[in-house]
Amino acid sequence: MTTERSLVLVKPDGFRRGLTGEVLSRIEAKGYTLVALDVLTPTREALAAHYAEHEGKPFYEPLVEFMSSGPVTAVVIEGHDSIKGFRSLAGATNPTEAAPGSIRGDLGRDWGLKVQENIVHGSDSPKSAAREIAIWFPHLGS
Ligand code: DAT
Ligand code: MG
Repeated sequence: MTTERSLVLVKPDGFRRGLTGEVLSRIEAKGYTLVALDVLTPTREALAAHYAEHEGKPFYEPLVEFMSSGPVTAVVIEGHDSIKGFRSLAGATNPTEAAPGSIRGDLGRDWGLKVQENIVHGSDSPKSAAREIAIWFPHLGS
């Protein structure tokens, strides 16, 4: 068995709606381990690093604005294939299209805003996970 780590964020909409515990509960119920957890309001600098791949896209500024609008819970989870596994738990980016049973499908909706508020972030590859964990938890070696 190999262990793999992923960076999960419960976004400000999830925090405001009191869904942090629900998200953590689904991660634990799936069988992944919590390695690190922090509640913080992200700086624009951290978000610019985190979302560098989206710079210049129409939703980029609204995304950074939204993500810095209040507390998030940053979590490192661990388990075999946990990157893909959490993406599956999270569901599709657009909460209207996310399958029922997924976090975004069960708990999210489209609010008609410039950016989709979809409750969670999850790393999309081992390379992204290592990069993102270094941003949110600099003391954790990957
Ligand atoms: P994901 O979070 O599913 O990995 P992503 O990395 O492509 O999706 O985009 C980051 C976030 O930006 C996403 O969670 C919600 C928002 N977003 C992405 N595409 C969007 C779009 N076309 N319109 C509005 N918001 C979008
Ligand atoms: Mg992404």
